[in-house]
Amino acid sequence: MPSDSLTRIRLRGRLQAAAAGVLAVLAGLAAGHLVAALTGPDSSPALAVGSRVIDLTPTPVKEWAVASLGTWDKPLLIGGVVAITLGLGALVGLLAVRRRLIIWVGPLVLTVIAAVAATLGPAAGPFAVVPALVTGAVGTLVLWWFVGRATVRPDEPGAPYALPRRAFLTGSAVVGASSAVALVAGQYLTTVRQRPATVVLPRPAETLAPLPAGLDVEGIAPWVTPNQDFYRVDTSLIVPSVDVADWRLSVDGMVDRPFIITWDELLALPMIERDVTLNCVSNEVGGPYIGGARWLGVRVRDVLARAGVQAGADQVLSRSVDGFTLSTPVQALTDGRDALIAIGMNGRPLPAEHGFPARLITPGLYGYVGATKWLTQLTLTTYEAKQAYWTERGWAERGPVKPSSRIDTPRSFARLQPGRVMIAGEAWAQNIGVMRVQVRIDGGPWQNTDLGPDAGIQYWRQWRYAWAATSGQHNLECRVIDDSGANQSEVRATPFPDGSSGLQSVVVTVD
Ligand SMILES: Nc1nc2c(c(=O)[nH]1)N[C@H]1C(S)=C(S)[C@@H](COP(=O)(O)O)O[C@H]1N2
Ligand SMILES: [Mo]
Repeated sequence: MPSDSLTRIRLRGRLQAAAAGVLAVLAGLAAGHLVAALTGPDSSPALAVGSRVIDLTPTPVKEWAVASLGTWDKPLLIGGVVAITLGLGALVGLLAVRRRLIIWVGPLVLTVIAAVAATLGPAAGPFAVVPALVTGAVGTLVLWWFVGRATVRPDEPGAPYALPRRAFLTGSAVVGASSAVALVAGQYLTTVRQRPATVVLPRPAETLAPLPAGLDVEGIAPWVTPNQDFYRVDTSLIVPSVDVADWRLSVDGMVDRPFIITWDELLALPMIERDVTLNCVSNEVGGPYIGGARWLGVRVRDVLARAGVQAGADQVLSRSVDGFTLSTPVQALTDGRDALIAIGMNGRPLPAEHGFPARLITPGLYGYVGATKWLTQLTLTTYEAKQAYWTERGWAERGPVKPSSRIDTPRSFARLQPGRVMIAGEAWAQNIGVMRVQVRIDGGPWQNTDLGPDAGIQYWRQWRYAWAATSGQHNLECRVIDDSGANQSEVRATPFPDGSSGLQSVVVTVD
């Protein structure tokens, strides 16, 4: 055989091997994803590995990801995990040409990683490893078909060998197409299983009057945030899907009468409505991770009273069905602020993304210490005995919301016409109340703004100010003055560890 064609066969063999490795990973992940749709979506290998990466990521990196990538952080993470695995697949394929053992060892190593990741999942059941095993088996099979057979040449051991082009292309097409089908089917099944069952909300024992319309200013955020626009922050790569028939709420720990209630028992308790603004501690001054909604739910105080909180308990460690934990001061859950086990949001059952079927809402505390989604357990304990997910990662143990304010319009770097310009936004001082909101232009005197309607001290307040804009570049700032008379802090602080502070400043150019 002429040596240049030997070289060509060798090269083709290598390319085929690398491609086979990629196909093996693709087919394996797709098969695992399909099986995971049945055994539990978070055991899908790429998602399980991604979730463990989230758990292990140092806090500053996580904070950076939330701040700079927003809700893209999760798709990018999953994409990254898949891309790296595909790369490893190509490597395994190449190595397998030289050492046949790699056909078995390569997929085995990846399978073990995926299986461990799935088992460590907080909600992992006995079948959590099944998708990883299926992934490994399918991957090995594909690799063996392309490379295992190709490296065997009984007539001339050791000679370079590649599959005939037609066999390779047919094989790739079959594997590629079946992977696509498995992936789409898996994704479809997962979404179908995640759709919250239609539940009918009970009538509240106490109804609130409908809120008046908010301020009508172009560019201001709606006063009541529509559910589909409400910000979402959580550690779940897959939105937990909960069947209310299986759902239970356990109240236990340092209580006299621990109990477990079902969904129907929860619905039978007296429900109230409250207008509450929810803030994420990761929100920068002026940032988007805040929203206001009317929540329907049961007072946590009533539920805790039924269990009988023992003296000495100062923390409620709440747990989500996905294993996430969050700690809230007993005091904030039992004082007059009416913390809720909420089941309704703006007149609808909670959307899956926002905690269906039940979540905590603690007015005046950042979400990470008061707003457990997919709630399933309240354990009375002490701060000394137990730490929650974010406190273990260095965030402040208690997280009262810092009074703050935001300019929605005009936007930074807007170009405006001289004359009357409406400056408008929101302000909040939860648990205290908003007394005044002021703006200042170019560091001048603080001027009072007009406030929008009032929905109580736990809800944000809109404001607006008619500014006579003159040509040039201008710096607009706002601040809230709370009902205790305190001004919004001008001290700049990053979100970590207990929430951002400082003044938002918007620079605009007037022609
Ligand atoms: N189960 C669970 N609940 C959670 C979280 C989470 O990661 N998992 N994140 C908390 C944080 S940090 C915030 S700010 C709020 C956000 O609630 P939302 O997504 O409905 O806006 O949920 C809280 N509840
Ligand atoms: Mo948050």
